[in-house]
Amino acid sequence: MRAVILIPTYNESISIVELLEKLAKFHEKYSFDVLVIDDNSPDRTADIVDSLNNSWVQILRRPGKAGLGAAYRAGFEHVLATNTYTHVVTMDADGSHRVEDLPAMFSAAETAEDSKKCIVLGTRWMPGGSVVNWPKSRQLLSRAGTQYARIALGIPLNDLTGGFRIYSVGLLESLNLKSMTATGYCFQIEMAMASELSGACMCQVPITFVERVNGVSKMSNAIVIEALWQTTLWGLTRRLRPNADKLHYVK
Ligand SMILES: Nc1nc2c(ncn2[C@@H]2O[C@H](COP(=O)(O)OP(=O)(O)OP(=O)(O)O)[C@@H](O)[C@H]2O)c(=O)[nH]1
Ligand SMILES: [Mg+2]
Repeated sequence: MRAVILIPTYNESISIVELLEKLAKFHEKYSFDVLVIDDNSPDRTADIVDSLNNSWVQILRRPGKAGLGAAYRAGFEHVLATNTYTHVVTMDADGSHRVEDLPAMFSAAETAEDSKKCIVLGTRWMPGGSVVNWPKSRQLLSRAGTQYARIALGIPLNDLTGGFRIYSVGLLESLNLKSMTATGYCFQIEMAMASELSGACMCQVPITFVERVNGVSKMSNAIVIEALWQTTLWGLTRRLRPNADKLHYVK
């Protein structure tokens, strides 16, 4: 397994330093690289990461804030062009995704029935999964979002909005990433849907999600509204034009 961890950042100068310190300890055992995808954060996140001089950390600097989906798509494109990795991990910078949960996720990716075409989904809402210090309102939003997407799209997964995942490179290469449009957090739903359409092996691994300590959330009403209408639209397309979405998302 040769993994790269993609970490999108927007004004995460304190959190990203803490996360990279934790990953550095983990790096002694496991071999991976990190790609920080920064949207020209005003708090100079990218310069701060650069000054740490970690040989295994690269930065993809983007001109301005364009949303989580756009940042990840740029990261995927960058990584696939290098032809270096077998797996791509996606992880938030704010400490909500714990480095301690990575071994179980790596192991699920390695032992998946079809390890060349698989997605491992870090899952809060399953036995063994949990959330720490997350406000009740956010928990409700996350559970309701997953429940709605599950019903609208008919995907039997327990956490469709979480962003702590591993994709095999074979799976990413089989998808039309350029056809994806989600800007905000519904990007996670779009990727789960495309993975399912491609016939990928889907493994859920319980994780503990911890509320951020530093920095501020980028969650907004616009992001919630985008997720709601996009999911509704995807659900309708699935019912009215079966297979259209498969042609759209899978090469
Ligand atoms: N490059 C880039 N990163 C982003 C953008 N929006 C959010 N992020 C990053 O995506 C990750 C998740 O964003 P958060 O604001 O923590 O969102 P969240 O985890 O859903 O919400 P909270 O629970 O409120 O923290 C963090 O690492 C952010 O810095 C963006 O527009 N561009
Ligand atoms: Mg967060």
